[in-house]
Amino acid sequence: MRVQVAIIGAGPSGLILGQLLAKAGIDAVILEAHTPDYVLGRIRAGVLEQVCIDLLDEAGVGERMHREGLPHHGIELLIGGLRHRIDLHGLTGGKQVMIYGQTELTRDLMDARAKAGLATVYEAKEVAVSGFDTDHPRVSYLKDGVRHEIACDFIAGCDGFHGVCRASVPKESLRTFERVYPFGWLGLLSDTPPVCDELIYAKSERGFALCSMRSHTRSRYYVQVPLTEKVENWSDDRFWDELRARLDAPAAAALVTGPSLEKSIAPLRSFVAEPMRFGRMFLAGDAAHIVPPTGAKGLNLAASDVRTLGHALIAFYGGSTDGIERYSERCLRRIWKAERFSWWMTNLLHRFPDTPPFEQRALEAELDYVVHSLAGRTTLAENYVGLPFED
Ligand code: FAS
Ligand code: PHB
Repeated sequence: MRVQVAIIGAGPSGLILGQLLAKAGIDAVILEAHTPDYVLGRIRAGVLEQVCIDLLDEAGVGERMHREGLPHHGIELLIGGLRHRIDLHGLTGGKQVMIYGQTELTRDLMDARAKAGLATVYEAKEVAVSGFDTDHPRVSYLKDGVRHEIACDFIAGCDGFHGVCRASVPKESLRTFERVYPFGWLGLLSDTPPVCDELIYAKSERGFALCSMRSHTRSRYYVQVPLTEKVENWSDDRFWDELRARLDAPAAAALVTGPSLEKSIAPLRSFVAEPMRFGRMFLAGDAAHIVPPTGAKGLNLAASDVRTLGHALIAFYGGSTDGIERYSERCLRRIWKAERFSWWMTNLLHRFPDTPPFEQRALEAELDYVVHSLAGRTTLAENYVGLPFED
């Protein structure tokens, strides 16, 4: 088999890239290790920046998002029992975010790809990438016991944090930066009405909590837990009691509980791999970077990476190599700003078990300054809605 671009991974990065390339008439195949249902079963992001919304429109898959997504103009910070609304819309000259679950976005992308008859190989096992330091990269994989070989012009490593592409780069060619946080987020999805019409980020004596949603009838909640916690030790009732204990009285009274549709613990990490291009292979999305979900940036960074990569590959086939030459530098400028914001929000809103008393007070004072200062609220708002592209 020969294609112009071999995409590894059918998460948001791979699927959005596939759409952009298909619309430009560029021949690509996507290889995915799991089944579509397995990919759709991973409950992850919920907040889309305008850049992501615009990209889905550009990829031709924005129709259901606009119909079912929930535009949000603000978020609430609940600190020590007091609410502080961050007026995203007013502080950013009219910008907003869209609440639309990653699962639904992925479903829309999968449906569009299948409808267009584009090549996606699910349950592709033992994917291997080679020759990306030459002009003739190759990909191989096992499907139903048969090994297949693909010759291509480029490999797009959209295979997430645990994927094969970054792992195939010689160690000496890669530099990584990492911060592992001493806690995780226990998340619960339920068919219950959201406790508030906007997201609530809560910092309480018992730890961080987040009240989010997927629709007017489906809610997504998180509580900070120690890394030693196991999800099997958390009954639904224990989760609801802990969440209620971290909310203020109006939210605790308004909280509608119900059976969990999904419950899982996600570890929190900040991670960046530099560079993101290795000859004819490019890393995009979680394959290149991870952010703690406190800033709602993971999915949005993946989208901005593949926007840059898609435009670079389209330009290459149009005769210009500028985009692929500058891919890594352009992505990393945006990535590091989102990494900083996510790290900053995580430090401000979580209780760290080992923070010395002085630093604890300094962080509390910084959060107090941010919520009571126009400049502080503005910097939070403009980072949360997504910084403008610096092409
Ligand atoms: P993904 O990991 O989504 O997709 C990579 C794909 O590659 C997967 O389908 C995988 O099966 C496949 N793959 C891996 N190795 C392969 C191989 N060797 N061969 C073939 N295929 C292979 N972001 C937010 O903004 N908000 C959140 O609340 C949030 N919560 C999260 C919770 C968890 C538990 C995790 C892990 C992430 C969360 N994220 C969140 C971040 C998440 O949304 C990612 O940013 C987003 O999925 C990135 O998309 P991709 O880069 O496509 O990577
Ligand atoms: C979610 O709805 O899953 C969500 C929303 C905002 C975040 C993280 C997760 O910062």
